[in-house]
Amino acid sequence: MKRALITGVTGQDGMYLGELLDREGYEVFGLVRGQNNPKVGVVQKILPNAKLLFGDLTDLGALLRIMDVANPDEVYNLGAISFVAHSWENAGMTTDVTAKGALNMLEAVRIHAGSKPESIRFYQASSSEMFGKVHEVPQKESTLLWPRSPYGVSKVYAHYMTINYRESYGMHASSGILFNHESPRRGIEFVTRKVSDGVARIARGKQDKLTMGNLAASRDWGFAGDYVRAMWLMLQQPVADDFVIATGKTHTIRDLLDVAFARIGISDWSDYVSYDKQYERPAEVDLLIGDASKAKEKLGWEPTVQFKELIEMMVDADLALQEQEG
Ligand code: NAP
Ligand code: F7E
Repeated sequence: MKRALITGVTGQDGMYLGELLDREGYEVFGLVRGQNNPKVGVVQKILPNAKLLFGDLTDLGALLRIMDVANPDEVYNLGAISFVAHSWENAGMTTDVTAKGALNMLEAVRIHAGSKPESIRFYQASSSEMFGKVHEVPQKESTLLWPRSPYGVSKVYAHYMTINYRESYGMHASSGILFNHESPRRGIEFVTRKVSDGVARIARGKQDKLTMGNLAASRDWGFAGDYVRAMWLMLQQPVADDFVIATGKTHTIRDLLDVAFARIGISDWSDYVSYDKQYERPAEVDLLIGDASKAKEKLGWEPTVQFKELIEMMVDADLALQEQEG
């Protein structure tokens, strides 16, 4: 039975990946931070077979102890401060967790693997935010990185550290450069879930308006369930490498509002959406669209869920949630 350690198991991707690895017959270990993490109950319900280990990405000693307990064949480093807007106000902490946390995890893997650095396969959760002010359309593995936020800068550090550990120590360390991926498990702070939740509340008469920021930004949105499959496929390859994972289609926040409101029968949403400057960012990433042809060719990976279906799935899930809550 293969053993896998997931950092960020309480996050959106951690839960989908845990389910996939469980189906594939792995013994799953998940890193959980904090002394009384409120998401433990949810994870235990979704991943009843997973063993939860407590520690923090900023604490190398704890990570070394966790590596001893889990003794994994594969490590998926998904833990991060992942909300871009939050990263300007918490640049130091974002650097400690999202950048240096990845270095700590690489070190823990290197030290645990001892004389066989290639024996533990490592996945780093890189991000399309690294492309930032894009220098090429669509963005691929070789596109120049030009991050636009402390989050993006931290992900660039972690990305190059992963490549450096592969080249310096011969580790089987891969980076997935994942474009935005969403699901009903997406955190409420991110725009797709904020909209699906808000639209469901408006439909149920619990909220009058949605207050939004920049509606012109464009994102390449896919389904998280598809994207964790790509992570796993990367670690099944004989040679470690870096891959862009994306749908190849881009939509604006306005398109997102169109689909979400249409799902509840509203075609003109202008009366239901207002603007607040507080949701604008000090520097915006205007356009993201990925070219995942390398992943298609080498991993056989392709997305199965398109934008409209994804947003409708999220609105339906939030409508059901609102129904349950009464
Ligand atoms: P998420 O839902 O925000 O999950 C982040 C996870 O990191 C949570 O489990 C969180 O724990 C954990 N974490 C935060 N600080 C930590 C610390 N100090 N020590 C240990 N764990 C810590 O993010 P996601 O959407 O699943 O994304 C997974 C990874 O992919 C992240 O690294 C993200 O940056 C990256 N990524 C995401 C996307 C996307 O569109 N979703 C795209 C590209 C890359 P708590 O639950 O306790 O907060
Ligand atoms: O913003 C605009 C906002 O917060 C998307 C993370 O998973 O994907 C995610 O980062 C866009 C931005 O995601 C609101 O200005 C307008 O242009 O959903 P988001 P993100 O910043 O793209 C990448 C790939 C990651 O790696 C990250 O971890 O939507 N926007 N109005 C808004 N965004 C939010 N959150 N709230 C608004 O009211």
